[in-house]
Formats: sequence, structure tokens, C-alpha cells
Amino acid sequence: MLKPRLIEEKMLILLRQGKISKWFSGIGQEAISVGVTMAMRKDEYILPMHRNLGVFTTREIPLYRLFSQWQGKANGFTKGRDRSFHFGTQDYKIVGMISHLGPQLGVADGIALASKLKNLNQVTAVFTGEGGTSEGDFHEALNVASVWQLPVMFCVENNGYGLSTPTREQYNCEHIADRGLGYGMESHIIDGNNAIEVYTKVSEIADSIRENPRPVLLEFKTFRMRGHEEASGTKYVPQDLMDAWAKKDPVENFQAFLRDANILSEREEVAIKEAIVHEINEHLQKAFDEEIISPIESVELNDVYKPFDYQNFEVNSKTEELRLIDAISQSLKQSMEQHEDLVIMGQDIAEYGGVFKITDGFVDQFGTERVRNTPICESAIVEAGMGLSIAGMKAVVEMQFADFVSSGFNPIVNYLAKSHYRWNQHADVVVRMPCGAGVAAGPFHSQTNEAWFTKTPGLKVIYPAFPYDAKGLLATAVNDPNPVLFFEHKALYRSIRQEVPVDYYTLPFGKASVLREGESVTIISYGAAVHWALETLNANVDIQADLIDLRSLQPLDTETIYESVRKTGRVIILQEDSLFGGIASDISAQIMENCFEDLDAPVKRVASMETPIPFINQLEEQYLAKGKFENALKELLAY
Ligand SMILES: Cc1ncc(C[n+]2csc(CCOP(=O)(O)OP(=O)(O)O)c2C)c(N)n1
Repeated sequence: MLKPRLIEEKMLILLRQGKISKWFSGIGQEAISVGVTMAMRKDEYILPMHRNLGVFTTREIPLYRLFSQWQGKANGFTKGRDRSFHFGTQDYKIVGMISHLGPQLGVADGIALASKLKNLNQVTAVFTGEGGTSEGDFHEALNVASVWQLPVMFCVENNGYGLSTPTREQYNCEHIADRGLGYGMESHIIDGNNAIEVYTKVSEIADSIRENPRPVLLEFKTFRMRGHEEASGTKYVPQDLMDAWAKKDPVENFQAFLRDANILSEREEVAIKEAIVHEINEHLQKAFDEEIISPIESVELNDVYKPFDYQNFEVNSKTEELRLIDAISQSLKQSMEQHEDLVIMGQDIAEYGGVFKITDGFVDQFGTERVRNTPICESAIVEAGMGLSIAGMKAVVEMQFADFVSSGFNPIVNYLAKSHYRWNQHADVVVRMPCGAGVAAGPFHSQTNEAWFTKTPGLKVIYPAFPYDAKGLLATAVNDPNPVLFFEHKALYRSIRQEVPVDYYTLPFGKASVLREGESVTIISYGAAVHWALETLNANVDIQADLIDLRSLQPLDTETIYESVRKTGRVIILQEDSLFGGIASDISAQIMENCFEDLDAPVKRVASMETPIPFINQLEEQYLAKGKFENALKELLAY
């Protein structure tokens, strides 16, 4: 406890000297970080927050590495890409927070699920402040942990304030621990300023979780003695409250206890302190002496995704005619056979087989441990997928409808997408996205929301239009250790059939397929719109067009696009999504920038109306780009 205290005191000085950026103080809360970490085994994961320096020091991370991290230097954990405690390290089994606070609670669920599935008898500890408990992630994570009986210790550090917000404005129950009852979960209140109580109680609880896997909610009563971060001060905290808690200082009280019990002499105390101060100064010097990182573009770009060694599985087996939906189902099943560590999770996917029946019969073959029905909590399940990945497993998460991904949006774009770039931790998660209109399902069951994700570096976005492509690309998505959004158009599920190889095979990402070849125009599309373009070409046999089915939006096969545009000089991009900010706009811009001199006409984009997607057929038909395509194509040819 003394070590994090002394480090902090030093950091506060450096902060004033402008030598480090922000500082979030955990002074007064050390007994919790240190006590919990000491109660954990070294091979068990801890997911700390911004005030848990004691977790990092108790896991014995060399101090210079922490100091380098805070200065954004290479000996830190994020190569200068993320600040303060926003990092993880597999070497020390620590998984740091993202700024959004709540998501790591669900990540802990995933790690705990992996340890439960592997019978490791481990417990996972995750921290949050009482402010963070107001986030939906908290509720979702506790609910999932309870329904699945996952071995997680949810450690709430109730330190009185969330930034300037006192607890009475944060929640309206007496104790956060009281909520355990509502989740069907054991809970305890622990005096977070009493090191002995923290250590003994948490040790007992951790032991009992290892024996009997289950989640436990722990509320540590404590107090934040300094500002939220140093710049924000403590003016809003009444002085008498400060004074009362100052008397409960965990370091001073523990020192006094050790002295009274004749365990620690004054001489020993001084020696311990001197040794720590020496260590801090030595390591600080090392960090100061380290050069600052010089930016190299290629280094940054190369770390966004984990390198993936694509293995091509040959397609030489016999074929059978499959609908899109059967091809996806078959691919998923074969991936489950290929990867024993693959878990699929989604609403109603187990015995019921999913709303589209893609996982029908899977439970019989793979069991309910690997084919998991989930509560309705998209965030926690995406986060659990991340946790499985951290623990070395793979996850496929089924969104019941792509529209509902908005409820799991935060962990996808902020956690999964940024993890490899930030601290070299890949997110081996495929999110399956049954999407698209044309089924008279209205604004919330019809969207094709790929552009929400193609915008975000770190994600791969795949969007097949045919059974053959879907089967091979889904297999690759599972093999690829990066997060993949896999779009499956609902209107194509049962309407498109094709001869598909029976055996397992893969197809590479980033390769478009050229479905038709012609000299006069390039048509670029993906998903259901590819079939609209095919219909138009079938009805106008005189039009000589290259028809490019992108299949993969991120990575994007610009080579095939440019080659075709250079040949035809005219290009039309057809997308089902509404126009503004869709991928057609970016492809158009790239063509202008790279093929301008080969163009004989302006690039044309055809997309759906700038409205939400309406319900009744007549309105939906008017909304969709399909009806506008033929005229637009003819206009372009006549330009
Ligand atoms: C989703 C989200 N909303 C708001 C913030 C800004 N913010 C950062 S920490 C914090 C207070 C957190 O309070 P608490 O969880 O009690 O932890 P403490 O700082 O007291 O340890 C706030 C509002 C954020 N980081 N993320």
C-alpha cells in the first residue's frame, strides 16, 4: 500500500511540473486495489480502473514500465497510443479499462466464461466505481454473470463521488450491494479502508468462488480524498466529510496497527520507505532517459489489425444446391467442428435455433455450453466475446437483427475495434448481422448499417450476396483473429440458391468478384443490390457492363475497382443504404482521386431515400434504390 501511495505522491509533484499529463488519484483507496490483488492468484485476470495503481504494483510490474506508459513512451504498454491506465498486459494478467468505464464488466464475464468452460477453477476480478454502476453495462454484465453463474468478483469502489456527483444523485438505494438480491447474486459490504478486512474477506470469497463458480458483488465503502483528476479539485466536497475520512486513511491505520502489534519497528518502516523511494527514483530516471516515440505512419497502420495468415482451404469437394441461409448455417457448423474453442452466443440461438433457424440443431451436436442462449443484452454479449478472446478463445455473436447492434455499438467500435492498436490484444469476435430491407419489416428490422462500421478503423466488414461466398467468407471470418462484422441479407436468405461445395473451405477477404464483364460501364455493388443490378442487366441484354460484387467492404478491393473503371470509363455505384455517408460516397471519392483521367462521365451513386425505412410495401419500394437504378444506369450511359 505504501508503494502506490509514494508513487502517487511523486506523480503529483511531476504533474505540477508538467512532466506527466492527467493523474487520477487513488490515495485513500489503496487497501482495495492491493487487498483484492493479493487475494487473487497470479494466473487470474484482474480488470482495474483508473484509481487502481495498487493492482499494477502488487502484480509487480516494473515501475519504469508504468512511468513510461504515463509518459507515452515505448517501454510502456501502448506505444504512446493510449494514456494513463488505459492498457492491458497478458504478461501480468491485467486488462485495463477503456474510458467508457462500464464495458470491462462484460469483458470480465467473457474471461470468466472461458475459465469456467475450461474448468480452470479461477476467479476473475473486475473493478468499477459507484458512478460506473449507473451504466447499462453494469446491469447487463451482472445479469449475464448471474444467469450463467460465472466466477466473477464485481468490485465496486464506492468512494462517495463520481466526478462531482455525490452518491445520492447517482443511485437511489441504500447500498449498491443491495442490488445483488435483484440479480440473484450474493453480495457483501466491505470496509474498503481496512486492509485486513479487505484481504481476509476477499480471500475467503475468492476461494469459495474457485470451489463453487458463481458471481459475487462486493461493495467497498471508501472515499476519494482528492479530485476526480488533479485539475478538477474537491471544492464540492464538504470539509467535515474530508476530515472524517482522513482519519480512516488505510496506509496510516495499517502502519499504526503493525506498530502497535510490534510487527513493524520504526527502523524497518524507514528502511521500507527508503527502498521504495529509491526504486521510484531509479525507475523514473530510466523512464525520463527513454527517448520519445518518433511517429512512423506505417508502424501505426500496421498495428490496427492483428496480422492474419490466411489459409486457403481448397474447394474441390462435391457440391449441393444451397440457399444463402443454409450456406451460412453449414459454414458456422463446420467452423464449430474446426475450432473446439469457438463459442457462439445470441438470443434464442440454442434449442430454438435462432429466429432464422441458422443454428437449428447445433445444440444437439455442440451442447449448450458452446451454443449459448443469451439474455437480451447486446453490449454484455459483445463484451463477453472480447473476454473470451482475451482468454484465448473465439466467439461468434449473433445479432437477432442487425438493427439491434446499436445496443451493442459501444463495445464494438470502442473496445473491439481499438484493442489491437492500443495494447496488442486482438478481438477474435465475429458479429453476425442479419440485415436489410425488402421484407416489409419497418424502421427497426430492415436497416443495412454497414456504414456505421466501415468508418471505424480496426473492424473488418464482410457482406456477401451469394451462398458460395457467404460460406467461404464466414469460415475466414472465424479464422481471422480480428473483429469482423458479417452482414447477411435477410431478403436473400431463402431466395438465392447456388451450388456450394459440401466441405469446409475459405475465401480471402478484400477480393471482389466480377460477376459480368463488359466494356461500357462499371457497376459496383454488394449485398441485395447486386441482385437488383443483375436483374437490370438481364432485362437489358444490350448493356455491356462489368458488374463488381464487392463482398468485402473493409478491406476493400480497390485494385479490381480501378482496373475496371480504367477499362470502361464510366461507373455507377449502387447501395441499399441511404446515400449520405454511405460506402458509395467513399468509393466514388477514391475513384475520382485515382482514376479521374480515365473517366468519361461523373461517377454516379444510386442509393435509397434519406428517410428511415418505412413499413408498408408501397412505401418501402419507393424508399429503396432498386427502382431508381435502371434509369440512372441509362442516364450514365447516355452522358
Ligand atoms: C460513458 C462515460 N461517461 C462519462 C465519462 C466521464 N467520466 C469519467 S470518470 C467519471 C466518474 C466516474 O465515477 P465512478 O465510477 O464513481 O469512479 P471514480 O472516478 O469515483 O473512481 C466520469 C463521469 C466517461 N468516462 N464515460
